[in-house]
Amino acid sequence: MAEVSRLWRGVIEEYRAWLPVSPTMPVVTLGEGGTPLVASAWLSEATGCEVWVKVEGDNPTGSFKDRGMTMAVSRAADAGVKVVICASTGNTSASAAAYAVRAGLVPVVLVPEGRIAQGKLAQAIVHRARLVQVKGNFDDCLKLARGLCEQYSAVLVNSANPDGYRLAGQKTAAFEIVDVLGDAPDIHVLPVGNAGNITAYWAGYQEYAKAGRAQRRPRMWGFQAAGAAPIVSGAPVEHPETVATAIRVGNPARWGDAVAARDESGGRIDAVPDEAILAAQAGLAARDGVFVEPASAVGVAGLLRVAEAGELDRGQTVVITVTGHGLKDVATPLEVAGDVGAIVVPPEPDAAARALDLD
Ligand code: AN7
Repeated sequence: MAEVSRLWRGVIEEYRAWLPVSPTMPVVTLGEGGTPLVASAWLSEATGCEVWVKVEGDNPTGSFKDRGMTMAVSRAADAGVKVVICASTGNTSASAAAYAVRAGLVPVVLVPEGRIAQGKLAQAIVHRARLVQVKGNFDDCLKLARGLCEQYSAVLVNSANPDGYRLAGQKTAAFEIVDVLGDAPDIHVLPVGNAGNITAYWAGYQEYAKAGRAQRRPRMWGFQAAGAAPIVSGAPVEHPETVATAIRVGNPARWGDAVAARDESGGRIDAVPDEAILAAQAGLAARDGVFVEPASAVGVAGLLRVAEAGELDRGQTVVITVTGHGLKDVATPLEVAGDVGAIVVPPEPDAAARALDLD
C-alpha cells in the first residue's frame, strides 16, 4: 500500500493551539516552518557534543523571518490594514514583501542604503515592495518605521512590534526542535541582531517545558558580530560594522529580553570577529553541505570558540539555529574564496579526466 504523506500546513495550522490566533483570522501562509534539523558530523567531532543545525534558510523566502511574518501579516489582514511597514537588514523585508502581496496588502520596506545583500534586495524588488533606501543604518530605519506607523495608517511588522505576534510565530522553531529530539537540547546557540529570535526561542522552550512537552530548558547562547556587539559591551554601538550585514544592529529593540533569556537560562552572549564568522560559513558549507549566509554562521563560530577555550563540556546536545540561506548573499563567500582556479577543459573525456587526475 502506498504511504500517505501529509502536506505541512505552515506554522499557524501546525501549532494553532500554541498561538494567539482567533478561529476566524485569515491565514496568510507560504508553508513556512517544518525546516530540517540536520546532524553536523563536523561540529560534533570538533566539540565532542551531539550538534544539530536547524536550517532556517529552508523557509519559503530563505530565512526564519517567515515564521513570524505569517502571524504578523495574517493579523494585519484580519484587522483590515492596507499597508504594512518594516525596517530591515534584508530578510524581514524579503519576508514582509512576499507575505504582504499574498494577502493583497502593500509592503513598504525601509533598508539601510547600499548595505543589504543583493539577493535580499532582489526579493523586495520582485515582490514589488515599495522599497525605500534610507541614508542611515538599521537603527535609523527602525526609528523611521515606528514614526510612520504612529502618524499614518500603516502597521509595523517588525518583531519590535509590541503585540508580540511576530515572536509568537518565531517560537514555533523551538517547538519543532523538541518535537523532533524528544526534549530540549542542553544548549541552544543562535546569532543575535535585533534580539527578537533569542527572545522567541526562550519563550517557546519555556512554554513547552511548562506544558510538560519538554523535561528541561536549554541554556541560551547568543552571539553577536564583534563590530556590532552592544549587548556584549553593554552600550549601544553608534556605527555598527560587520560583514554579517543581517546583524549590523547597534541598538537592539529586544535588548532587555535577550539579557533575560541569557540570565534566566544560565546562558551567555558573546562576540565573534568577522574572520571567525567567514571561516564558520565556509566550514559548514564544505563539511556539512549546508550553505548559510554570514550572519547565520555566527552561532557556529561562537560554539567553536567556546569549545576551543575549553568552556564546553563534552557529551551535551547542542542545537544551532542557522538563520538564513547562503544564496541571499553570494558576493561575500565568492570574495572569500578568491580565485578557486576552476578547471577549463575541451568537451573530451580523456582531456577532462587528465585535468581531474581521475584513475
Ligand atoms: C540571517 O531582516 O533584523 O536577533 O531586518 O537576517 O532576531 O534580529 C534580520 C536579522 C540573524 C538576527 N540571522 O535575528 C532583518 C533582521 C539572520 C538575520 C538575524 C537576522 P534577531
